[in-house]
Amino acid sequence: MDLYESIQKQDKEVFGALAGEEQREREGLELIPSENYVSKAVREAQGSILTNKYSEGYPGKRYYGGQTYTDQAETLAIERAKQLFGAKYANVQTHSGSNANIAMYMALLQPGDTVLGMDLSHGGHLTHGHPVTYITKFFNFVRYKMKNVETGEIDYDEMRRVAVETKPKIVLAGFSAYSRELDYEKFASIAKEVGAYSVMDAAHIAGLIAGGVAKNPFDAGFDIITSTTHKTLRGPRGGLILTRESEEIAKKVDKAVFPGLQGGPLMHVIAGKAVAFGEALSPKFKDYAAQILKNAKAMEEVFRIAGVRMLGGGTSNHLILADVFGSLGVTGQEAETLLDRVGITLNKNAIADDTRKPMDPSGIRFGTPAITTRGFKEGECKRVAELMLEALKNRSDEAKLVAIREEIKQLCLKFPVPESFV
Ligand code: DSN
Repeated sequence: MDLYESIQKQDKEVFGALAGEEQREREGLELIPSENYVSKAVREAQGSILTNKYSEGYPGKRYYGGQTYTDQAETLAIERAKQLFGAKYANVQTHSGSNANIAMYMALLQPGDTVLGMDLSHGGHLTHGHPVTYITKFFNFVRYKMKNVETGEIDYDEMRRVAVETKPKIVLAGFSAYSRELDYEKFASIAKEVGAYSVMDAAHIAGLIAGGVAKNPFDAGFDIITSTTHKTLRGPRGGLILTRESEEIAKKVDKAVFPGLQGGPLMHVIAGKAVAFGEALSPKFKDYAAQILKNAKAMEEVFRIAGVRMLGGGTSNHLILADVFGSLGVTGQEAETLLDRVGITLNKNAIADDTRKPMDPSGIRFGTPAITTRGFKEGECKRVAELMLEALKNRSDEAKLVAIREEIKQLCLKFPVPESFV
């Protein structure tokens, strides 16, 4: 806990929260598929002196002086992001994935324009047009869904029909709770047919794309990829917008991020992004990305043998969405709480067309990015899946739950989070 030396001396209350979280992460398993552990180098960048600096604008064109080193850090982040994804332009300033999506809409749309995106109950994200978000006051969102929730196949015919009927300006691919690969060629060709931009929200799978184990939407001609930087990409919390080819689009994106949406960029976080992108460019990252997939498959196998229904019939990426209410009679909320008690953190999640409420849905969502960072291979992942099912099936057996908690803790202590990934 060397990073917290000064906090410990100065502020015992905040130190208490940090020390508690250190212990929680050390002794428990992180299965939330959108979370990960960053390297010590990324944390050093985030805790660095660059937090002191205001840098509105972009490298070489700032509204404040003293930008020699902020320009260096941001240029490194931009160049590395471009190299990772094969993009001609990158904006690394958005504070989050949500901001990246909002800035992308602002860059490409006029108020009243239409976006065609994944139905939210079939895996889309809040920023893809959930009625509770402000963006729905300005833009019109129409939907596509899975054709078959048991295989995960998207209904591309219906997508095309809706696109022809509603003339969207953006055809949006991407998800936060979907476990199969998308057919980017179909998305791109539908977008082209109706004169829309094609955009992929790759927040969840950016690390899989960067690691070369998932298809790159740019290869199918997508215009833009938005992303977070902290999920499979294993960087600091933040956002990213990549433009494949068009300088005109890239300029609109830059203007939309600043001054359109945000003020001063978080230069310490941007330095952290540069460090993380450097790590993702190293050969070891490809092995990491490949292992994420193998580990998810190992967990899928255990759930399949146990007869637990998985949305999409299983997984082709880093996450699994399991219908625990339908298969085991335990609600998503009950499962989340119970597994938390045995040291496994995951999240309750609505399943496609869920009849239960969002705060207590039918499903759980879990994935392998963080445990793979920890060094877990297929054997450990199988065991974790078995322990999850044992806990869910024996939820009133206190002695069994205590034993599971102890096994999880020992597994975690055997696989401490590494400090460096290169
Ligand atoms: N909160 C993220 C997730 O868990 O998928 C999406 O923003």
